[in-house]
Amino acid sequence: MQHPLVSLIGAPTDIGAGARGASMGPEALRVANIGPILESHGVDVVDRGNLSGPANPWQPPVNGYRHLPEVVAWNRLVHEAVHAELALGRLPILLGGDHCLGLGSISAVARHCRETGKKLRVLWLDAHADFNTNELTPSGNIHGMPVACLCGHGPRELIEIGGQVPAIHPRWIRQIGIRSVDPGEKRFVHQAGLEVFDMRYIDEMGMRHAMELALATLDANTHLHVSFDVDFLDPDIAPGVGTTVPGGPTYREAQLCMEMIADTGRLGSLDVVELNPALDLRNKTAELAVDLIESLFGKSTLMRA
Ligand code: 4U7
Ligand code: MN
Ligand code: MN
Ligand code: MN
Repeated sequence: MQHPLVSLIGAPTDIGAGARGASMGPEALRVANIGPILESHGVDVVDRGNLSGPANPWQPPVNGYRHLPEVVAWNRLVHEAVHAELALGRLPILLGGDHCLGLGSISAVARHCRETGKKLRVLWLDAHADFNTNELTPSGNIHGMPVACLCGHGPRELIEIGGQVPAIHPRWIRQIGIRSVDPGEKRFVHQAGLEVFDMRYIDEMGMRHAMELALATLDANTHLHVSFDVDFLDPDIAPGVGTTVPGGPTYREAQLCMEMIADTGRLGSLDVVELNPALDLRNKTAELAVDLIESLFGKSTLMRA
């Protein structure tokens, strides 16, 4: 991926989350210098600014979904914005915002891949599987449901955003770093046949082996989408997220993960979601996220200079 054209799209909302504050994620990433730092690696960066959607009314769930109409509105905006950048031949980076936005973003990538005849692979870096439905969810928070929605399991107005249901096939997804899955959600993940490299797998086999397998089916015609939920990282290094789960990847494991993705040269789009500056310490989680994104765009150490 030599000198990619990147577009930053801010989606300042916490509409699908269980804690307020992810709405401040885009600005925290800008304050951590995401744009200039990527430019220092030869990336052409345009910041499209922030999308503007409905406010968070902070209501209890209805029929197992909290804020469904607002989640639909935000995801429609994200879908169109991400698709427009892909149509221009650019690489969109969605600055979230909570992870419900992965539905809008990835449905746009899937639509673009249908239009261009590309093969799609989605890497879901997360502590959580995000495979709940309104019947399985313990919270009603839609940021715990985007993978299920993308696979066609969810409310009609949400799963139809990309124009084709399901937007993607479970076979196209690889989940990495998973360590918190709700009981009903776990059964559903098995039933759907999601390929999950959970923390037990990474402990036993190592990040290198997990990533080799997760990236094994990429080819020259593959569009690789990375959905980076910042709670993927161990909370000791990344406290600025709403749903911390102990026992995540270390700094070095996360770096290796990003470097191996960069080495494929197939990265086509990225979500950076769930960063919650209200819970962060002096913006350190935002700075860490930017550091890892640098590696994703090929920042290399001396050996590969
Ligand atoms: B995130 C949870 F119950 N599974 O559904 C739920 F543990 O996008 C958490 O991965 C979901 O941060 C976390 O509410 C969503 C919970
Ligand atoms: Mn998530
Ligand atoms: Mn297109
Ligand atoms: Mn998560």
